Amino acid sequence: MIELLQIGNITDRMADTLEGRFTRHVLFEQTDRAAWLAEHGARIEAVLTNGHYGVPEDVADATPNLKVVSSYGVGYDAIDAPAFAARGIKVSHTPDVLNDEVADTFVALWLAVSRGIVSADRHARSGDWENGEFPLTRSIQKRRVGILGLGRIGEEIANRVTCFRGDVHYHSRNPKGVAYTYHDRAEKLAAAVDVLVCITPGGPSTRHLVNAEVLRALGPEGILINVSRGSVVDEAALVEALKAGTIAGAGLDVFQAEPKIPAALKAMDNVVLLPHVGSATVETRQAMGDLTVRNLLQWLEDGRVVTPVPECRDL
Ligand code: A2R
Repeated sequence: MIELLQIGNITDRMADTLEGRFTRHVLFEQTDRAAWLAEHGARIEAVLTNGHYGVPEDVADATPNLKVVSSYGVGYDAIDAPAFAARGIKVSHTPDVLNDEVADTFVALWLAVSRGIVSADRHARSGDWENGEFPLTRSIQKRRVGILGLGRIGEEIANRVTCFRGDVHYHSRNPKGVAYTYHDRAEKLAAAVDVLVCITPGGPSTRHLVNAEVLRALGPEGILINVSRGSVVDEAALVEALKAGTIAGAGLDVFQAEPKIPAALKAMDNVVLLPHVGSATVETRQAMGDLTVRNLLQWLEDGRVVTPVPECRDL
């Protein structure tokens, strides 16, 4: 039977489907990795991982016979896909099945920041309401929303913005042939909108795409929402911009060194923080798990994966 290395946890449903098809080894963080990899690495032909752990360098180096990597999640910036493609290794991820969930998480953060939902809950719960009304907040109707990365998830975000009678603007490296307003630079996009939402992939090409200049362009009434990767936003610049009132508020599902969140962000009332739960519902995680396993089973059957990452499409 093919030997598979699992990095991170999987659900019982995933484990049950893999049972009898692969010999599954689990590499937990506390394992003596070097010793384990030296002993077993050469026999590993498949890796099952997720967007957080990816495939660490020591695992890639110790698995010369690796043929397939199936990752649970759409973002694969923790996997060196070009290097795997060069080795002829097929890498798959789980696009599309989480589009709606992540777009809904954007709406939740947008509403929470604009309408002060978390502070309002505190106001009601603490009894402060007995001493005075909660201040007025800002509507999410008829806003100009800038989507940084109009891909699969970005399109769903645009659909939701339209439901709130909003005006959609976007920036990506190439215009998409859609009716929304294109801006060829992130700063120009930020200057044109009330709300800026990041939904590009992570990795070197998008690192700090949202920097001090972009935040300045967004302006003192502007709101930043990040549902992509922490690396896309210069977190230090964001903290400064929030402190100085350069922008009005932020809704963040992802962070540069998650699960660690800067204390300064935790102390701010105009910020809503989530623990990277963009796709984290029972339904969507099940769909992602099913697709992760399907990629492995398809590979067993005919050597192909169902949803390869773009770098591996031609393998
Ligand atoms: O740049 P383009 O034309 O390839 O458009 C893609 C855009 N994008 C960028 N935009 C500006 N600067 C960049 N350096 C850059 N790199 C990529 O991001 C495209 O419009 C969008 C990504 O769309 P998809 O590949 O369809 O990704 P999906 O499924 O929407 O997921 C986006 C990310 C994941 O990678 C996770 O990190 C997160 O959402 O959950």
